[in-house]
Amino acid sequence: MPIWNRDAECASNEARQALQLARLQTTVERVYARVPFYREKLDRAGANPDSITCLKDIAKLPFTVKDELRQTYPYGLLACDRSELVEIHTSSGTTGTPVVGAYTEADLDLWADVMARTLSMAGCVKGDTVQNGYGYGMFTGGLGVHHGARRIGANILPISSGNTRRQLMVMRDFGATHLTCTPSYSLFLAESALAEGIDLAELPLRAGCFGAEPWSENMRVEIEAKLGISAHDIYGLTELIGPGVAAECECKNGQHFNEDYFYPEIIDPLTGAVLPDGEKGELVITSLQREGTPLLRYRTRDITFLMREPCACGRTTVRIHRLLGRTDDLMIIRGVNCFPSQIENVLMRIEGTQPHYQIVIDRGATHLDEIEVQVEVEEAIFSDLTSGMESLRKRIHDELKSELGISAHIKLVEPRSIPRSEGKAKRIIDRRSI
Ligand code: DLL
Repeated sequence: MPIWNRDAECASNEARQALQLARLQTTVERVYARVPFYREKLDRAGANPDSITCLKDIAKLPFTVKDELRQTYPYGLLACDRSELVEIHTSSGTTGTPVVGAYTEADLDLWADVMARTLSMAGCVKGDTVQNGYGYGMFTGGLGVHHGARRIGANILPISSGNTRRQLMVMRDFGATHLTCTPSYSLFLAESALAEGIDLAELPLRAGCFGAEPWSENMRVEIEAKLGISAHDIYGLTELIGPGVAAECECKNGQHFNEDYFYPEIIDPLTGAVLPDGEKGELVITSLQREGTPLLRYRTRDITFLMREPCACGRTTVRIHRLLGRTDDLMIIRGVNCFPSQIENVLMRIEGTQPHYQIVIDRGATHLDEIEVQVEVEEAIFSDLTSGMESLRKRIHDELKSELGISAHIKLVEPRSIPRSEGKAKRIIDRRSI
């Protein structure tokens, strides 16, 4: 597989750390001089640009949290003149005021570079055809992939999200080689292709870059089998740049983190203490070269760990493990902590279930938490009204219980009855009013 930016992706530790330190110092100087919010925050923490003399000094800087991004909406964290801006993206804002990412020309250049690295990891080269099924608009998915594919010189089908029949027609007629969309939507496309009588295995589609929502290793197996492609996990968030923070190479053993532009740390979400490599915790990211909206030690709420063992692909960048959950998605059911990803993992390894499910949490008459897992089952099982359904239900119940220690009500539902999403799938419905 091609390595897009060998100098950056295969640098020696010493060279990379020297670059990171220089860029960190410039970023702290930049926000101290230009962003009153950061100047006050750093002053309060007793830190300033002179505090950074080695990479470890990053621990002297205070964390930035999502609420602060909301409080400073829309331009409060801007570290450049507004006339220098060329693009602005925001999160959807479904859970509050949106967060903003603002890009200068240099930021877009950086974005194109990291997204070219991302697509290259999925084998995309000049002359390939990228069907870009991430939403174009304020969401970063569509334009992020677009900038990277342009940089590579690939042919872009900017179809955006949704419109499933048209997606399939475009995929077939224009010979897409790469697909970019959410992992749940890729499965919906596969399911729809089957219904339309389109054999995806006969199309030139080779690989896909999937992210923007949690998915499991077992879901990868499903996607690869149903679409006949190599499926790569890609990670990013609006606050830092969008997609392009980290991505999986052909080894699919963690996502290579673009450390020359983004500095990762893992912390204990309760105490804020920095954890050693290999320990699970909350991912904290500092942007090292953003001009528009640089961030210091941003708490992502995403849970993962750092992997520093060498990777067979030759890249030397640190990797993050597939995301394990979010600090705010943690479900506490009758005192037991569990993440939706753990439930997905159990479901996906049981034959007969489909990768479409929803988790409903409620409080019953007894005021105790009750959890219902609704999962689609294969047509053949659903029409078998006798023992097949019951034994499958029992098996899911028992495996969830032994894995997570919680007893869930399992509801097997008809194929295609759980709402499909064109973007991020909604997996949890929490009806508890606490
Ligand atoms: O989802 C950016 C993106 C677009 C990433 C396209 C990948 C592909 P936001 O809408 O700001 O940005 O959501 C960011 O989505 O903090 C994670 O919780 C989650 N997320 C993103 N990628 C993954 C992934 C985009 N590969 C939030 N696995 C992040 C699990 C992911 N969760």
